[in-house]
Amino acid sequence: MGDTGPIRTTCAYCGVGCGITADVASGAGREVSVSGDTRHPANAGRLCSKGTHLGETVGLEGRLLHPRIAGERVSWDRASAEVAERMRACIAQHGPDSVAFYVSGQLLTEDYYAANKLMKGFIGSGNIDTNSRLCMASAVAAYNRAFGEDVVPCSYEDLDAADLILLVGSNTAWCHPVVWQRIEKTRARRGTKIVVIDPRRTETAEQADLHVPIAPDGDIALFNALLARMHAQGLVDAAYMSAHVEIAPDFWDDLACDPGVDPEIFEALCALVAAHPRMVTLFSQGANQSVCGTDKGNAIINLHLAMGSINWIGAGPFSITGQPNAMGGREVGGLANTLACHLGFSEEERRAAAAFWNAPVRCSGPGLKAVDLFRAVHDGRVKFLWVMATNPAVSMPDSAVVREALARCPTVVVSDVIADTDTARHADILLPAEAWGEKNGTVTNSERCISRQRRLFDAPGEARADWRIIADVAAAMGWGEAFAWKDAASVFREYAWMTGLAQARGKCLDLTHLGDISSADYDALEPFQWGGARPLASGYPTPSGKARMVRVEVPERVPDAEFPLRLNTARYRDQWHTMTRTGLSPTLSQHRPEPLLEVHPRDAARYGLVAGGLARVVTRQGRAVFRVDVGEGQRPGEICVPMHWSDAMSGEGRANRLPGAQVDPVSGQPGFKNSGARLEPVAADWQAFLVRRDAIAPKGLAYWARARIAEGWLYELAGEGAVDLDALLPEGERLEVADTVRGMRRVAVRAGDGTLAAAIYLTRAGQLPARSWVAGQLGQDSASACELLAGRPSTPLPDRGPIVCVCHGIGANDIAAACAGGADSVEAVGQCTQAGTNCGSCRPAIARLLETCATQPREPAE
Ligand SMILES: Nc1nc2c(c(=O)[nH]1)N[C@H]1C(S)=C(S)[C@@H](COP(=O)(O)OP(=O)(O)OC[C@H]3O[C@@H](n4cnc5c(=O)[nH]c(N)nc54)[C@H](O)[C@@H]3O)O[C@H]1N2
Ligand SMILES: Nc1nc2c(c(=O)[nH]1)N[C@H]1C(S)=C(S)[C@@H](COP(=O)(O)OP(=O)(O)OC[C@H]3O[C@@H](n4cnc5c(=O)[nH]c(N)nc54)[C@H](O)[C@@H]3O)O[C@H]1N2
Ligand code: SF4
Ligand SMILES: [Mo]
Repeated sequence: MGDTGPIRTTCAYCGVGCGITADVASGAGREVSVSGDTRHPANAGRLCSKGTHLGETVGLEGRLLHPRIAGERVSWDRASAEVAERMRACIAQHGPDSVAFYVSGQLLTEDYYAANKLMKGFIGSGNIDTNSRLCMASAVAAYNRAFGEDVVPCSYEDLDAADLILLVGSNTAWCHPVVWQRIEKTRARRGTKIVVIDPRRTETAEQADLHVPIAPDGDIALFNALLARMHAQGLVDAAYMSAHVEIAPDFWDDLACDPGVDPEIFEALCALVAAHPRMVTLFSQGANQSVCGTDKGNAIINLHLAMGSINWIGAGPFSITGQPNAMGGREVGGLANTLACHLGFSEEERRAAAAFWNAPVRCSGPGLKAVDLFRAVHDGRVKFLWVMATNPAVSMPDSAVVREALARCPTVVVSDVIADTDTARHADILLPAEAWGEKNGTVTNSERCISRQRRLFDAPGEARADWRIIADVAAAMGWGEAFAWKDAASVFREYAWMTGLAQARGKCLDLTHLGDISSADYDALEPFQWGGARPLASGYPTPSGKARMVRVEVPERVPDAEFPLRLNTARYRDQWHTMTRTGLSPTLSQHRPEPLLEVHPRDAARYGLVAGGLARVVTRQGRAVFRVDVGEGQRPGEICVPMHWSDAMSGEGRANRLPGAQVDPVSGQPGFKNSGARLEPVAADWQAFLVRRDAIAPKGLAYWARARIAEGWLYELAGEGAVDLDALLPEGERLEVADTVRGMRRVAVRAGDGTLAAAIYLTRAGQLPARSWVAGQLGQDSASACELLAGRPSTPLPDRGPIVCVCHGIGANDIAAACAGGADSVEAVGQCTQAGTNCGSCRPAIARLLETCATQPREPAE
C-alpha cells in the first residue's frame, strides 16, 4: 500500500479494545510494526503480549486465499452462486428454519449487521447465533433481567476510581492484561483493594489482597450470603432502593446461606464490601460459562443494586467482554434471541424492522441458540449451515456431537481467514475472508466504546470483507438492492439509522447521530462510547423505570462417584482461542508450548501422575491427553486444562472433547468450567522432541503437540513400542547416534544446502536436551554434526529455563539469578534483566518467581 505513515487501528484480540498505531513498511511485503495508541481511551498507549506481537501473525502462512467448492478452487461468482443456490433449494424444500448461520464476536459490526439482516430480514428465520453464546450470553440475560436492556452500566474510568474491585471468574492478568495494568495502577495510586473470586490460584489471584477460592459454581452461595449479611448489618442503601429498585416483598426471606468458603475469608470479604461502596465487580467466564451463569450475573447485580453501588463513578457490576467485537454483535442483534438493535420479536417490533429493511421479516420468534442449533444440525432439522469467523469444531462443548453434526450436514459453508482449521475440514464451500490488518470497519469494546479497525495491507489473493461476502450471496439470492452497499461506511450508516428503532422504544442504544456520517468522517472516526460513561444514570429502561432485583437460588451440588473430579477449562496468557493466529507466532508460543493439566499434588498422587508426565482426562463425553503440571494452584478434587489446542495443533489435547452440552436454562450458555471427570496416567515408554520446517500430524502416538518456532515447528512426542522415524522425519542426509542400553536415539537431517531440516531426540529413560538451542539451529548450517547430536553447542550456553518474558526472551533461570543477586522487586528484576519492561504481561509471573525465590533458602555465599 506504499508509505502511508502510521495508521491508527484497534487490536485483533480481546474485548479491552486497545488502540494500535501501526507502521506499515513500504513495499509489497506485509511488515508492520505495532505500538499502543497513546490517544486511545482504552489503553492510552499500552499493549499486552498478544497485541505487541500482532505483526508476527499477519503473514500469509496458512491463509485461505481463494473460494473453494469441495476442495477445488472456483471463482467468486461461482462460489456465491453455489451458496445461494443451495440455500434457496433448502428453503424451498424444507422452509427457512432449515438454514442457519453461526457467526462470531470476531466479525466487525458491519459484517454482523449484514449477516443478521440477511437471515432475520430476508431468509425469514431467527436461526443466526454466535459464539458469544459461549461467552457473554449469561451476562446479557442477567442485564436484561435486571435493567430491561442489555446495557453495561460501567466504564473503564470506574476502575480508576474504585476503592474495591471484585474480580469474579476472571483471570484478568492473562485475559484482559491492559485492564489489569490499569487496575494495578489504581491500586498503586489510591490503595484500591482487589479481591479475586476464583477456584484456581491464578496469577491474578496471587496479586490480589484477598483470594476467595470458592468451589466451582459456588458464586451464588457466596453472593447471596454476602448480600444477606449486608442487609443484616443495615448496609443496604434504603433510599436508593426505594427510588430505583423493584424488589419482591419476600426477597430477603431465607436469603442467608452458607457462603461455602472458609469463615475467615468470608469475614474478610464482608468487611471489605461493607467498607467500600465505591466498588466495581468485574465478571467474566467463571461467572458466565455455567449452567447457573445468568443467576450468577444477577446475584452480582443484586449486591450492587442493594448497596446503591451503581451509576456513579467507581461503582457498578461490569461484565467484561472477551472478543474484540462481542459487544458489536449484541448491538446489531446477532444473537438468536434478539431481532436487531436491542429489539425483541413482538409483532410490532417485527413490523418496524420490516419497514426499515423493506423486507418481509417473516421469522416469528427467536432462533436456535448455539448448542440447540448444532443439535438441530445433528438431527437433520438444519440442512444448511454457514459458519463465519469461528471454529466450532474446537470451541463448542460436546464436540464429538458437533463434529458429527458438521459431517452429516448436507451443506457446510465456512468463511475463514485460515485454510486448514478443524471446522474448515468439514466445509463443502470455503470462502476466504479479509483478516485483521485488511478488514475495515468498527468494533465495540467492553465499555461500549466504538473504534475503527482500519486496513493496513491490501487483501491477499481473493479475500473479501465478510460483509461483502454476505452481500454477494444476498445478491445472488435476488435481494441485491437491499445489500447494495459500496463500502463499510455505507453499512455502518444503515446500522446507525436502525438503532433509531431501539431509541424510539425507550432503549439506551442510539447511534442515529451517525446515520449521515460521511465516508471521510467514518474513516477518521475517533473512538467514542455510546450511552456515555454511565448510561443508566438517568433511569432504567424497564416499564417502571426501576431496576429489578432477581431472587436467585443456590444450585444443588450432585456428587458423581464415577467422575469425582471437577474439570475446569481456561485460557493462556499468550494464546488466543483455537490458535489459528497466535499459534503462528514463535514469540507467543514460548509461554506455554504445550497444553497442561493443572492438578493438586494430592490428586496427582491418588491417580499415579508424575509432574512432567502425561495424563488422560476422562469424562462422560470423551477423553483427552495433557502434560501434567502439579501445583497448589488447583484445589484438591479439581483440575484445569486450556481450551486452546485443536486437532491441527495436537494429538489428543483438545479440551472440548470433554465438557458436556449442559446449558444455562435462561441464556443457553454452556457450563464449560465444571464437568465431572477422572484421571488416568498415560503409559508412554518413550518420549521425544522433534524440530522440523513444516507442519505434520503424527499418527499412532500416545501424545503430540506442536508449537511455532522461528524457522518451523517444535513437536513434543510420546508413544509406546517401536518408533517409526520415517514417518516423522523428512528426506535428507541423516546424522544419527543411538544407545540401545539407555534407549536413546538422536537423528539430525540436513537438507541439500547443508541447513538443518529436522532433528529428533528420543529417550526411553533419560533426559532430553534443552529445546531452545536445537530450535534455533533449524534452517541454519553453523552447528557441527557433533553439536547437533549432542543437542547443545560445544561452548555451553546458560539454560534460561522456561521463557517468562516473551518480549525480551528472559527465562525463569535468568530471573532466579537476578533474584539471588539481590533484585527484590519486579522493577529491580526489570533493571537487571529487562524482563517485564516492554508490554508488562509477564509482571505477575515475575512477582510469583520473586516470591518463590524469597521463600527458598539462599545459597551460601562463596
Ligand atoms: N490470552 C487470552 N486472552 C483472552 C482470550 C484468549 O483466548 N486468550 N479470549 C478472550 C475471550 S473471548 C474471553 S471470553 C475472555 C475470557 O476471560 P476470562 O474469563 O478471564 O478467562 P478464563 O480463563 O476462561 O476463565 C476465567 C477464570 O474463571 C475461573 N472459574 C472457573 N469456574 C469458576 C466458578 O465457578 N466461579 C468463579 N468465580 N470462577 C470460576 C477459572 O478458574 C478461570 O481462572 O478472555 C479474552 N481474552
Ligand atoms: N472448553 C472451553 N471452550 C470454550 C471456552 C472456554 O473457556 N472453555 N470459551 C468459549 C468462548 S468465551 C469463546 S469466545 C469461543 C471462541 O472460540 P472460536 O470463535 O471458535 O475461536 P477462534 O479461534 O477465535 O476462532 C475464530 C475463527 O475465525 C477465523 N477468523 C479470524 N478473523 C476472521 C475474520 O475477520 N473473518 C473470518 N471470516 N474469519 C476470521 C480464525 O481463523 C478462526 O478460525 O470459545 C468458547 N469455547
Ligand atoms: S489487552 Fe492485549 S489482546 Fe486485549 S486488546 Fe489490548 S493488546 Fe489486544
Ligand atoms: Mo469469549
